[in-house]
Amino acid sequence: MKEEILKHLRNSQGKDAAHSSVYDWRVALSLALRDRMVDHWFRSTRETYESGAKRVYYLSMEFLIGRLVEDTAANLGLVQEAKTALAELGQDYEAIVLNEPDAALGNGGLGRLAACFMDSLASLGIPAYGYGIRYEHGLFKQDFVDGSQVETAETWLSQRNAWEFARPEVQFRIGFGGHVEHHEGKAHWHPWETVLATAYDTPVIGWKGSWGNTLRLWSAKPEAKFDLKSFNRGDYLAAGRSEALARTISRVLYPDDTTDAGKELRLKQEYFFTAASIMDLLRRFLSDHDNIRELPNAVAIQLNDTHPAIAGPELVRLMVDEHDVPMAEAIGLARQCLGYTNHTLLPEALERWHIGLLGRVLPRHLEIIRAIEDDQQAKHPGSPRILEQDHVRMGELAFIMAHKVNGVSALHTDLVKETVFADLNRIHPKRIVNETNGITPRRWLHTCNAPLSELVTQEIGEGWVGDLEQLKALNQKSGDRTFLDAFSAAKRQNKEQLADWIAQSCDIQIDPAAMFDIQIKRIHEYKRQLMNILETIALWNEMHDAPNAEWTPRVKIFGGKAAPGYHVAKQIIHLINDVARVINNDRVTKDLLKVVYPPNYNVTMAERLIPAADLSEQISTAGKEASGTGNMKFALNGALTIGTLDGANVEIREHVGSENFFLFGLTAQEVVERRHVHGFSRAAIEASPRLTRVLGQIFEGVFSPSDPSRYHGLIGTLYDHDYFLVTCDFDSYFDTQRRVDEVYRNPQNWAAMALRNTANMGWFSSDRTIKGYARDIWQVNASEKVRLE
Ligand code: 26Y
Repeated sequence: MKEEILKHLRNSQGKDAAHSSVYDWRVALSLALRDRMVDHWFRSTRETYESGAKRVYYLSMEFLIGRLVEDTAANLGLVQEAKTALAELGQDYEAIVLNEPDAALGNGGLGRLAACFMDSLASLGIPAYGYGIRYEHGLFKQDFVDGSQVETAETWLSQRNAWEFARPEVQFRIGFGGHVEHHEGKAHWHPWETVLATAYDTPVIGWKGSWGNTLRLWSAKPEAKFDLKSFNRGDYLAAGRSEALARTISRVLYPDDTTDAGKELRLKQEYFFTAASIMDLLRRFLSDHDNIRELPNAVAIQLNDTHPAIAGPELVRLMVDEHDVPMAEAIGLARQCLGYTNHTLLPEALERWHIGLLGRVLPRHLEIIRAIEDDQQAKHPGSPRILEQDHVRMGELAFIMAHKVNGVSALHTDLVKETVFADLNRIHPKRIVNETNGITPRRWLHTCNAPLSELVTQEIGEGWVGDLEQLKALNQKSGDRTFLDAFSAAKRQNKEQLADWIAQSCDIQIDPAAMFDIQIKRIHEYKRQLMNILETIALWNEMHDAPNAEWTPRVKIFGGKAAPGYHVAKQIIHLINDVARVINNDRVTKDLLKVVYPPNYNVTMAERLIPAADLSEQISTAGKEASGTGNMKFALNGALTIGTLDGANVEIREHVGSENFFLFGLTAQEVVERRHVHGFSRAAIEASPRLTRVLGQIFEGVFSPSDPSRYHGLIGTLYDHDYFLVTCDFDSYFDTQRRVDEVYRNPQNWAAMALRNTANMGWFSSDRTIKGYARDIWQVNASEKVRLE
């Protein structure tokens, strides 16, 4: 390993050890690790090719992968070797790990799920490709200026990306616009504009190096050659224009996970990566098959939400226009290949495109969508429409073009059946299935939490990393004082590390003995960070009034970004920062309560925070969080959850036991009913003196003295249009928090409850989720040679 690192330092970075920076060492280490991936990768590709096994194609606009050095080293079993080699070279492994940029090619849950799935697909030996976009700029960097979120561009590619292999020879021409001609029953699309999609491959190696798959990300390049004529005339801008235009397509990740962005560029991004992926998989298929009708036996294509839903029409287009398959048959064949995962019920996040826009950008696809609509109406008269008024509804398109549609938790799947797709579910009663989300135990316990991970391995061996249900054996230890002490000591160690980091990065001193209460996720009204900060103020009031009463010291930690155009979410961020400033400067409560909000939450920060959490906040309005996956990461790492009956919280509670979960709040059903009660929020506020006081303080400017009216709008909304029922759940949330305080005061008992969480979270491994997809949706098998259990 030492030799390999030095070789790359010299031959790949062009440096000698004496003149190398941490960056050089990091790239050299990454390349040395990548070298070790290649054999596994080739072997897997060869085996798939020889066996002719069915391949899975996971199409996703987002892959939120984070850093790769540690995970790669761990999966290859090379952590110790790498550490030793670097130590002998006088280098600090930790510093090198920290030097890697966090690849944030995603917004949140959906993108992180795709990354966990890639790890599980490889660990299970399922031949698979992830397909997405190689964004030049990932999710924006978040700073706070006077408490407000400010966004700047993120630049992960300004450094060498050591993990990828550029594949300039893999190129597809992607067309946009133009017109369609019909001759003798055949359609000819003449695009007005074309760009090239070129591939970059990142190998993904599973646990123990068992198997290697590929994450193939597409980058947009100009089709036209550089305009030398203009350049020589001195018109430098014109010379680069077509190039700039083409590159725009893979330039930035849309930072919005709330609303249908409705932008032409986003539609082009979606078609760009979907078309390139479909062309690529067809090319691979046709290289060893000559009958396109065999396609469903050879490929399973999974659509991660509707963002790649144009895959259906694109596949039909290629079959009809280029392989002479009749339209109805092509639709049926495409359907057998496609699966669609729904991740949201929020009406504003369901994609719809104006027919005018879609017809302008993708004229042939609009014709095909009309053909799909006709086919559906002919077979199922009265079926819900894809084309409605002047819009194309991508959810309906994806549903109709998929042979299986899945929700991401049991509750969410039920709601998908009862609400958005109720009518389609009646027509196709077997199409909707549930695949509850999961998380990879490699990153989310083994790598991110060394103290706990080592303790568990000492106790039950290392098998749990590849078979997380083995954690169940820890249940026997919940009465063992020595083990519980060791379990608590691991948590304590993580909390001390986090306290050091917070002291350094936020200049706030926190006590590792206090309860660490953490809410990290995108900022959204439905996730109710607002309710959390209101409860924080109420607690502070009571602590301040009676500082000598019996309190459980707490540190409230927040993390998360708001979409740049989401005004209310940005106000909530501002409020949390305003409240933090006031509370953290109160001499009276200084040993009782602190509020911390480190800027720029990302995967790396999650890896620091989650292992150090005592309490996990999963407090969304019931019926709104499709699943959640952060909830799983916390519980696995031995935090207790305070949560509503929403998304996967329901199943987490069933697995860890209701006595080890702090439940509060209205149910999904009650939420719907309550909204019909006239003046429900005003009534809830008036019934709660505690909440009335808090809202009054914010309204009067206690937390924003320089701008007392800053939150008038926010508070007004709570009185009159509290759609997410913050006011209705407030009291029950506050009371449950006091129950949490009480339980925390008995450390032995708390540790036993926390252990029950860790021990019973095995089912939430993404390995289990992927086995479900493989069995219910893809009909694929794991490689014969890989068996994790
Ligand atoms: C249409 C576009 C603006 C858009 C872009 C991103 C719409 C939605 C999204 C992202 C959605 C998302 O991340 N959903 C989350 O998916 C997780 C994985 O299934 C769930 O755990 C989580 O509850 C859900 O909010």
